[in-house]
Amino acid sequence: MAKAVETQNLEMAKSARRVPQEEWYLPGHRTCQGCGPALTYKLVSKATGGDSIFLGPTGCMYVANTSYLCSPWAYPWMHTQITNAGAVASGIEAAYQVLIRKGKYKGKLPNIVCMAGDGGSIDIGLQAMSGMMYRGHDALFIMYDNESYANTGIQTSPATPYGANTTFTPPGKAIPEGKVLFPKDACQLVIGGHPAVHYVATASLAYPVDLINKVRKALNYKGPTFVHIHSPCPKGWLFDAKKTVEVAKLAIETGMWVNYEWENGEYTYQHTPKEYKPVAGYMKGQQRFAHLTDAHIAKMQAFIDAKLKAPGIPVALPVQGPRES
Ligand SMILES: Cc1ncc(C[n+]2csc(CCOP(=O)(O)OP(=O)(O)O)c2C)c(N)n1
Ligand code: SF4
Ligand SMILES: [Mg+2]
Repeated sequence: MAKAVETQNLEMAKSARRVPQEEWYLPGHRTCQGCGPALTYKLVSKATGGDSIFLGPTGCMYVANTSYLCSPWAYPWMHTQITNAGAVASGIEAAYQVLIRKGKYKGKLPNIVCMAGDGGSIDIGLQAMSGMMYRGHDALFIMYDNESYANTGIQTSPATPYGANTTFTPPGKAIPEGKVLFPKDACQLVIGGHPAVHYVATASLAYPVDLINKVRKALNYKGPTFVHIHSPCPKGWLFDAKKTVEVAKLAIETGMWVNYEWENGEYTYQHTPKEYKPVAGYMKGQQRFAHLTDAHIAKMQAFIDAKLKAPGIPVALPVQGPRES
């Protein structure tokens, strides 16, 4: 008779003191000083523990973490193409399901985690991610969001905010604000199109216990799940490397980032400030926005104000789209 496939049940951490001391993402990699995605990786690894398999599509968290015969992961890790983390995760999960059912693998189903950048999730990696979710594979897709194609020199991605100066959106006479488009909404893309997904969350490296528990909760669900993690990048956003956590916190205080969970259709919000600070304070702390005028910043404020009326839920842009002018 086929054996039932047992899955893991990860305990929620009640406080930072209850987070394991053990590390599964070790020092010795070559990410930049103050790298937000590296801190995100460390926290996600603490959340999953060792009985996990990570897939790393091409991006900073593959390239800067690996050199010849050397890697910082203390669990099985595999590089995937930037386009296909979701497909590789699907194959690994399907193989374990068969091995366990046939009694050829004695353990529980490992935590299968894609650790993809914004490009590798909602742009170049979108079709494979969507396929994994559509078919209902028991795997977690994490989008660590540094708001650019960072590894190839900070090019714009669909997660790059309006007004950012990137190597593909340099501000100049013709387009003074640099990037003219507002970002895609990653979580809404997942929620809207994938009925097999029952848990989606946003998290920030500024709130590590919340981040760890969201990753654990996502893994405890059977089936595909998605966690979108705000991960500031000092090199691409041009702020002082010691301010990574400060920048992440300010994003929440200004409404530039909202922490929430979506579970079977219900939204709950975390870390909502009593009163939001103006977005100008967040934007002025990053050189990627240094060229913007007060009118550009007002456009961003209008966008954030509209989004904050129903965080996580898509809103019509309160500003003119680029092709409408
Ligand atoms: C099909 C394909 N196109 C382009 C590239 C070049 N490339 C390598 S890493 C990278 C950036 C990835 O961006 P993201 O997924 O956001 O991760 P990040 O580097 O920001 O961590 C690009 C464009 C590639 N490896 N494969
Ligand atoms: S460019 Fe950004 S994401 Fe890449 S290693 Fe440096 S700080 Fe980290
Ligand atoms: Mg990126």
